Amino acid sequence: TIVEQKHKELEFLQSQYSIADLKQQKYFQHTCYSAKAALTEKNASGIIAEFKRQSPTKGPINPNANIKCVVESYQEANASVISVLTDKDFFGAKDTDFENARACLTTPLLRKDFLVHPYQVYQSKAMGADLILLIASILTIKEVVSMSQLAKELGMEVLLEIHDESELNHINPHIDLVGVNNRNLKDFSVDLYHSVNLSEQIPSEFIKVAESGISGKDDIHYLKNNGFQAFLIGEYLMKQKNPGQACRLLI
Ligand code: IGP
Repeated sequence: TIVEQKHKELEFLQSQYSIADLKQQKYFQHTCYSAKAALTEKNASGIIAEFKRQSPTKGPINPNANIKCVVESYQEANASVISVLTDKDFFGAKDTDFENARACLTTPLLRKDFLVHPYQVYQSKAMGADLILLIASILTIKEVVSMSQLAKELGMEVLLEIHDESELNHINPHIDLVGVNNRNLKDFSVDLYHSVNLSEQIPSEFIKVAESGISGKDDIHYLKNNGFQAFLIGEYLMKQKNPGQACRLLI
């Protein structure tokens, strides 16, 4: 499974770089851009545009996309936040994707991966992430507390992803954004209506993000009218010839 794979990767990384080593890396002292600020700004588009080469469910989406071209065009299109997958085995990320994105962006950058240990929070900071994803379904309530607290200490923000009501108890005061994944991970169906129901139960101090399966302006309008302030969109943009232009047309 992905989580088992992440534990293996973690073991290897920890044998290569200590936390002290990570603290020496170039971006560790980087002052983070705030996703919260970007998403609540006047005239914010609310779009979190994702760079994703492939996925376990869809297979290849745009495997040879040029990361710099795509993320720069997302930024020019006025995306509020940019998300870059860093998982190699399941999502086909290249080793250099995240650093290439960081080097050309002044937009808040989300590290999209399956974080299972605080070490990866330090690693995310060293990579230049402004914001990390924590997935409730693979973490205990305590792990979410300790990893979100650490992220905040390091100056980053946290997006917590939930799928259903039973995960609402993973929300804690260190979280900034709460994402509802529209995709049911059991059968991979997408149901925006289910997300709207769940969003009503998220306290209003958190920015509410609708994730996955968003494929046009109508979806965004529906979600916006039902309590969501942000929209995480990957495949719909990545499968277009010009992802940046597709992003601009959504705004
Ligand atoms: C984007 P889509 O259907 O627009 O490509 O979805 C994003 O929500 C999806 O990539 C995602 C994801 C995740 C990927 C949501 N949660 C957790 C990896 C890990």
